[in-house]
Amino acid sequence: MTQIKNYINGELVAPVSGEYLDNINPAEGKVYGQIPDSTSKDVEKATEAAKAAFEDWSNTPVTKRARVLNKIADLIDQNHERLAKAESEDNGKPLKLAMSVDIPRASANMRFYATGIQHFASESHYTEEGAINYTMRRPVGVAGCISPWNLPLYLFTWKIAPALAAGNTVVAKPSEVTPMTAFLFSELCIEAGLPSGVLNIVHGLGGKAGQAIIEHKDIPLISFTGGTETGKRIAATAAPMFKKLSLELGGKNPNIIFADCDFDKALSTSVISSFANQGQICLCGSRIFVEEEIHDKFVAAFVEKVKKMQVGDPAEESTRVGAVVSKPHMEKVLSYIKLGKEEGGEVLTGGQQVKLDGRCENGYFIEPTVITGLSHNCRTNQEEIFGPVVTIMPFNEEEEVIEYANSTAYGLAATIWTENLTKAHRVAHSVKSGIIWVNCWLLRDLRTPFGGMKQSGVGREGGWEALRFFTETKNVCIKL
Ligand code: TXE
Repeated sequence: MTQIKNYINGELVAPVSGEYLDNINPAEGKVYGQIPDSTSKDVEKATEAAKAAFEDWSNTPVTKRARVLNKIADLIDQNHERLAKAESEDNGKPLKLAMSVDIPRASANMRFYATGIQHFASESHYTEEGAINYTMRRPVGVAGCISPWNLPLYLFTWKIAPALAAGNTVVAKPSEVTPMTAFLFSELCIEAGLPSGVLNIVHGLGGKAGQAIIEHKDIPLISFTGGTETGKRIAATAAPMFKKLSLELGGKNPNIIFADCDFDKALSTSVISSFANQGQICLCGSRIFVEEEIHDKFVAAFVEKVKKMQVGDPAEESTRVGAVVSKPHMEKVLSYIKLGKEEGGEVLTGGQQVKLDGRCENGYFIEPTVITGLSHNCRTNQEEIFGPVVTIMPFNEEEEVIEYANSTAYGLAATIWTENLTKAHRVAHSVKSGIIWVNCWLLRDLRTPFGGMKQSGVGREGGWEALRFFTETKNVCIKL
């Protein structure tokens, strides 16, 4: 039974209350560890440590800040397999996915901002009336970083890397559902010599430890990734405090497949964009729209591939679909499959919980599921399911599919498959999403602005966007 600790002021410490929460391994459906049930008292300790460390860290030369961030990245790489195993065990995702995506991206995040900060510059403006302006972009103070359970270390480092690189200190709270790799990360920070108090990790419940971070008067900016409903609650708390907010929320992403697409590429990539990470990626294409002319051919070929996807023990090489992250989440996803049928949908494949044997007999597994026959505006096609479930619908006209694509409250990502470049540009400009992929999916350049519109969030992460978020801007005008 691994009992993890908070990371406060450079030390691994128990929660003030001495209280812990169970941590469950979703593939086995059983408790395998405990995490601190932190309260506002732990957040207060962490914030005091972060405040005390801010003066030195914010005045540390960027090359020195970069060196320690790169050292942490090196340690992530040296602990690649250990971290991937921990991630797979904590989240239920296939080990192969954690090895190839989650952990490499965590060290890439650290390196990207360790180098990026050394090239981060600001502007100067000469005014004809004889003045010179220069723009200051300085660290803000203590940044609150709250991350979700779907890509735990990947999204945790995606926030704290720019926050630290920019010279802020951090109070972070990973999801209580998947705390393990953030804990292992804190051990690596100690090993790397990150100065005490620069990063503080407080484990615990969102409504308790998380809320205490949002409410804390000495944490002037919040970077959050999670559900839209939680994002609303966080905004309601933070807005009256005039906190700077970055909200990366849910999505219900359209995957638009025109008849003039590269059929084999659209098919094989759509299987991945539908079910990667058990469909628990905010960028997954959960609503597939296929032009009438190739609709039946696509559905048949897609279902045939999905039926072959191995649902199994995340530790096994052959597994393509692992466990979903928790029992409540499994029940939520199964309830949406039931809703899909009630709304008139036909389940072409999947739809059931998978009962495995052996160590995973009590795990939370769901078959990859394909539902057709639904209208674009039913609840199943409007609400984020965030599991291995997609719907497929036909369309005839471009205007029609753009209306369908834009018909939800979300606007995070979209994928378009066509070999007609003019059409690709036209449709990309019409779809209301912050991130558009054409003839690819999840092809990521970390310099690009990342985030959504409508109820998918506020602000952007990535590249200079993140460094501008994590700095305060001031213009100084000097009369010549
Ligand atoms: O996320 P929550 P959950 C979507 C997905 C999922 C839904 C809910 O649809 O089913 O969100 O997932 C912390 N103050 N996404 O419940 O609740 C919480 O402890 C401060 C999409 O896991 O949003 C955790 O650390 N913090 C998303 C983090 O917020 C609070 C990825 C996310 O938890 C808090 C994950 C509060 N009041 C879920 N309440 C994406 N965009 O990738 C909770 N938290």
